[in-house]
Amino acid sequence: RLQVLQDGLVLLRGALSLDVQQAIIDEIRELGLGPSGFYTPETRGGSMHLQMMCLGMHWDPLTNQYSTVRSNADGQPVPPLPPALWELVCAAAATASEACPSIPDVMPGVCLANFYTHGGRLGMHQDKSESADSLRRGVPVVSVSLGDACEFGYAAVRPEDTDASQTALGGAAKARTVRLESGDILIFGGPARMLFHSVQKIFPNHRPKGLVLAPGRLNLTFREL
Ligand code: MD3
Ligand code: FE
Repeated sequence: RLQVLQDGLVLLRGALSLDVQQAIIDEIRELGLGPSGFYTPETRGGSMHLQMMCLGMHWDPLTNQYSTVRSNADGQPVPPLPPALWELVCAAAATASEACPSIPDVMPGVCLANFYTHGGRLGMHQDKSESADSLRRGVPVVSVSLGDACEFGYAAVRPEDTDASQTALGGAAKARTVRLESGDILIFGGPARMLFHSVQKIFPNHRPKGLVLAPGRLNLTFREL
């Protein structure tokens, strides 16, 4: 169930049992209930089409920086990242780097939880708010998909900038899509770390039977700053 999509980009399909998926959802729900939970982030371009909650450190899309308080939400301290979650992430990254030696080890200190309702989406972007050293070494970002499936897009260059001269840049100059289902883990490390990526659409009610989660998709991305 391990697929190498390109060097540094590994998909672990069906990596999590239904019980583990539900346990993660319940843990996130517990942290996200109450006053210090999910919020809709504002960017300079307007509101994002998702709800977010950060664990470990807070990511602020207005400054593109990490902080110890929820600077663009309620100013409260950021909840800690539960150790059981980062252990699971280290294990997934180790499995991926066996298949792709270009992926270094990761000690994730931060998790961004994104919740997409059925109209939710995320435009093409790169993640480069982490430390210059982490980006240079290609320390992986690890994504865990839960709930409804989505169409995920990725490309080596911003698709509107694509031209023939750039096709040498990493094998995915043309945008590609892959469907991500509940329980899938995706690892982006080594040369895949700076890929552009997007969430194009959510497939309503495409989820494992018995999973308890509000209608929509919950994605967790784990990062080392
Ligand atoms: C590729 N989240 O939080 S996860 C994000 O499904 C983000 O919520 C999406 O993009 C989501 O920034 C996509 C997959 C992902 C996350 C981070 C990456 C892919 C990545 C960083 C570098 C390259
Ligand atoms: Fe991203």
